[in-house]
Amino acid sequence: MSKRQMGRRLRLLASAVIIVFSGAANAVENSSRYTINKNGVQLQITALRDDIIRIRAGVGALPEDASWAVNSEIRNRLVPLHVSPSDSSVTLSTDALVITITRENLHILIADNRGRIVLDDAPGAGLVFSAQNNSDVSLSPAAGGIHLRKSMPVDAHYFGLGDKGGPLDRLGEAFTLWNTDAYGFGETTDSLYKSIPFFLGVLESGRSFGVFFDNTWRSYFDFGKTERSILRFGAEGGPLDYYVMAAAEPKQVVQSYAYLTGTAPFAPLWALGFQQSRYSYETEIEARGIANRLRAEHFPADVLYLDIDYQDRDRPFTVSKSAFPDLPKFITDLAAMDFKVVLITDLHIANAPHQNYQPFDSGMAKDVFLKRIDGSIYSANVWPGQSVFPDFSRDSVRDWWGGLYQDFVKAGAAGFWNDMNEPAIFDVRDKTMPLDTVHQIEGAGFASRKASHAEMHNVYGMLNSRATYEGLLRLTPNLRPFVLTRASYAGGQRYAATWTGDNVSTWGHLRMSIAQLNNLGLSGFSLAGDDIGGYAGAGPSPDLLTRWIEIGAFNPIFRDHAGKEKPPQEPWVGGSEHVAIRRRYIEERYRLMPYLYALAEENSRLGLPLMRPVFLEFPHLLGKGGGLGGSADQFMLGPNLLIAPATEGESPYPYTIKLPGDGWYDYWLGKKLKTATLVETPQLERLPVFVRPGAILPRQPLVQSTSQKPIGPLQLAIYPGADCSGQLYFDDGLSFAYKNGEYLRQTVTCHIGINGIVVELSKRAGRYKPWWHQIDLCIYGVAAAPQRVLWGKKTLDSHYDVDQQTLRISLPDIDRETRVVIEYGRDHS
Ligand code: MIG
Repeated sequence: MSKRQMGRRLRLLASAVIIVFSGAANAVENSSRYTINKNGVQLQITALRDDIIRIRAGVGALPEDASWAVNSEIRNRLVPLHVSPSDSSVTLSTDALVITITRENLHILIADNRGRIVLDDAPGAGLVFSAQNNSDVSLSPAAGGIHLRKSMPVDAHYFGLGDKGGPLDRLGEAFTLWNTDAYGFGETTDSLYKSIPFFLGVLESGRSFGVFFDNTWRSYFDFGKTERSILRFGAEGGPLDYYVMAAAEPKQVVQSYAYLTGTAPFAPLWALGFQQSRYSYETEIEARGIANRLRAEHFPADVLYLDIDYQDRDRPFTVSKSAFPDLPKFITDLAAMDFKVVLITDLHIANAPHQNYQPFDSGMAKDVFLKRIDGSIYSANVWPGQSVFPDFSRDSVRDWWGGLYQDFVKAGAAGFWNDMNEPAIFDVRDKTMPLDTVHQIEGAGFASRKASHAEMHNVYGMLNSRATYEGLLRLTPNLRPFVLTRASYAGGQRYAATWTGDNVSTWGHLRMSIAQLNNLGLSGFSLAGDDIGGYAGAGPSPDLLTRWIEIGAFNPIFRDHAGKEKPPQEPWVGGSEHVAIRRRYIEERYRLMPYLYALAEENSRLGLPLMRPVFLEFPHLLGKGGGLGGSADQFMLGPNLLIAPATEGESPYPYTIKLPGDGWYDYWLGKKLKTATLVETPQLERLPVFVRPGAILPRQPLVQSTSQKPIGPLQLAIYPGADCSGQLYFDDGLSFAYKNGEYLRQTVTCHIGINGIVVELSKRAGRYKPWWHQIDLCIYGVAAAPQRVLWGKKTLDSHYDVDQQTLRISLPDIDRETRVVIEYGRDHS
């Protein structure tokens, strides 16, 4: 499209002034795609499943049916709508939902099949297209674009939108989605690095709904901030295309969103290990020193990151010969120490003609770089100086980008880090490129067309990480890629893990990270972490770093990272007491690795987050006491562990912890708690962690890296309670062989009967041969020694500890269904 054509297109949109709904209805009925026209607005409803409705509308015609987030196979798999028209309205229903559209103003009411409202437009028309001027970047809703208004139920709470700051619950807040390099952001900084236009609404009954507004333009969500009880969302341009999901519980909505936008690929096991980074380990000698010290001081660790200073003049895909004279040898030597190396590869390519800089030369030859509206290549200042920017909206450009990784992959680099991909630009007020920079969409299910940066900005980082991920898959088809991205869009979880960007070394940031990671997990991005210890600011105090490592040990991604001017922030900094505590927490994460790994596997399959707010497991507690199921700063790792740091991290004063019910266990002490409400006096060496009654946690002997085979038994920590069970999942941790049966999946259950306790190990699925030859059962909260323990016809030894109230039993590993019966006789109580 020429500039003139583009201009015409914009004027066309601009002519779509505020619609006043009146006049005759003009309905076209169809059982799977229901379309209705009113005053030039065309509205279409489809149902992707009984519980997922898609709503699209446009002026004159429907918008292009295309998406970066939801693939066409999902968009086109429809269930029929049952249409029953009346004079004033039309009702469309699936087995689960009933949608009523008022003909007069296209007001949309979605209810469930029992008549309970799921989502209702605010009184009158819920949808407004207003005058549009795409060169106007003012965000005032009056400026143009699409605006929706919905009624807010009195008891709804709102979550999602990725890692937006502020409290966990979005109620009463408003946000702008515009990917922004937000160095040193604070609680109220908006916008941040990612744009994930999805939110989850949860009523106090637990009944839940989700809205995914699939629009990459600058958008906003306002949860009753501007207008009391009115939920507003919209965008300054682009399609009106959104999905409404309904469910009895929030977990189902999270899974519906995963159905739409996909799940994260199964990360390699090492990505769950401790990761050490800083900006920058500047030389090979320094980086080796860090790796050596982690090993010498026995901090288990898996990953060392190289930040931009390993490169020649900050040019992506180069190596500074003076700083890293032999990168492949460095990587090989680190591999021999069981370390993986992750390299940063920013997307700004140095604008360096005639210098034998291959990424620039090959990119120019293939015409991959973004252009200004006048057709010249857009160049701007970033780390390498003047730089040019690949147009990731073209399939062929993403292919080209993926190929740039060849040498680094050959050298053995295990993973890649895509930073600065908002994209961040130096020296300009807006911190990014001009909105009329021209992208050329080609492939990926879109019509080939030019698109402005205003349209592509929020999806640019996601497409960058997609190019990286897909490139790695082509280069090493049997290795599970690991990509870490800073910017992304809805669905970006299919390509990369993420972190929350340049946080600050303060207690407030440590606290904020919990809500950020919880909301990211509810927004599809569960493989997420924050910079442990904080990125910006002065160095963390030893206490703060210690607490941060303790909490980070229970986060999905666990990476210590710090900015350039900061003092050292590795776990050994600051006094032997601190060092010992930190080591213990990192070790604990490694012992729990089988639990964590099974959660990552579940996340890749179902989209359930590893780290989750308490209400996701216990929705009926939502709103009780204002703590969203507990105290506001609690979080869960999987369904079984509840982590309860102090709200005021540095406060020495006791604080109250409310557990979701009775019968929970103290994780560290293994003791069953007598009450659900506890008062904790903060102690630096103790991060309160609790275990759900009924949990079975798989644990392993300590290793210094996930590359090491654990030596010793698999441990099953059993916490008797209702629905007592646990999941085992193992595989080689690296490859896709699991897809061909090279895995081990097994369920362990525990029943308490009148005669005693029965522990059952199900038949194993998969062919993966585990590392253990023995299984140790450790049963907590046991009131007395058993009479005997039977395994088939054999009697097993058991060790009962009266003080600890624990019972330990060992059995040889066995590759079939088996059960252990712990007998107490009839008088056992
Ligand atoms: O302009 O690569 O968020 O983690 O260390 C700063 C240097 C660029 C920002 C990232 C940070 C990284 C830093 N980068």
